Amino acid sequence: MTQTNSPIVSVYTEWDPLEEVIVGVVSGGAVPEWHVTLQATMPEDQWQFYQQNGGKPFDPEKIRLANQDLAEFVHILESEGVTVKRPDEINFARPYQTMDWQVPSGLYAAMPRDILLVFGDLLIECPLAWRSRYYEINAYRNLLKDYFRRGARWVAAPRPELKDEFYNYDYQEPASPAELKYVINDLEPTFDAADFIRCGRDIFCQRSHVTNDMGIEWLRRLLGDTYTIHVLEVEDTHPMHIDATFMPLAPGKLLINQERLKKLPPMFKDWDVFTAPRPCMSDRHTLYMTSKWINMNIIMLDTERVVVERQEESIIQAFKDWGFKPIPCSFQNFNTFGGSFHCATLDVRRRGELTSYF
Ligand code: DAV
Repeated sequence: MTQTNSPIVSVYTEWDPLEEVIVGVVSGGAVPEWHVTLQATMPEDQWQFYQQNGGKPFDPEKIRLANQDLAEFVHILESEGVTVKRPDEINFARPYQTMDWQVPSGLYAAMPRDILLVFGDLLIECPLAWRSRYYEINAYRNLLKDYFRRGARWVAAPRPELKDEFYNYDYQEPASPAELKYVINDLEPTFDAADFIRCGRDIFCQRSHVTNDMGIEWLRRLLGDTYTIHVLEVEDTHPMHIDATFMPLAPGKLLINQERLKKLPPMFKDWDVFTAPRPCMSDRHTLYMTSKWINMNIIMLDTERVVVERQEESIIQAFKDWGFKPIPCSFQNFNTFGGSFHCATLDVRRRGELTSYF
């Protein structure tokens, strides 16, 4: 096994200078089977599409357009000096089963942010709550083995069973965030990596329709005393992934979604807290599994450079006003698949040390 002195995998924050990143792929993606977990997180105007198309590949034209966006994004990252890796393109439009259930297809490998968590040199495979994502990690196996060979540490969370009793099949849309009941329970640990955000020794997360208390506690015990996990109080009727709600930009600088985050922990009292402006995206644009607030789902290349959707003029101007250097990139066709730049990436190496910012 070859090991180098400088770590090949090393991430402590969302803002240290980015050296290497994984960017997802949409090719091979399939429409997941309709399920109560989709009902809880999917914009209602998309329900019918999912109810009718479960198990089929996504529209090739939508995939072609999203691939154009991804190509522009990869080009920008490489031009800015970042090494880009991609998961394997695998065909998710295939049925599979466990001893307890079966599905007609998987989903995609478009969102590496959801499936892997990196703390320092440790890669963690996450226990995802959706049956359609059970084998998604296979698209990353070659990358994981390569990082392991070059010295990274690699673990997987306990693989969840995802039996029927794990889900609340009586799930009802809440009238307000206070009435929210999650679509999963605490029978076994599950979490999506995108419900966690790193600020050095402090980690911020939310409970959501995919991340439960047992999942957060599993991660807390794995990480031990080196890190402190803080659970944020978020007001969201469809919580899934914290990165369109809470986004640290640099030491002392935080971007928030004011509609969802009304209470911040007192530890942020000396930070500049910026409020994301309303998104510019048209209501007519198809969005699966996400709201338009992905205008704030950005990726920091360092404490100044930030990749932003080209048509989101309100947040581009805001970033300039706040003293950042926005880099516009077309990404609306990718956005359709349920996320933006933060979702579509996994930071593998950022140049920085483990420290406390509070
Ligand atoms: O509307 O908060 C966040 C990103 C989904 N992967 C939302 C979606």
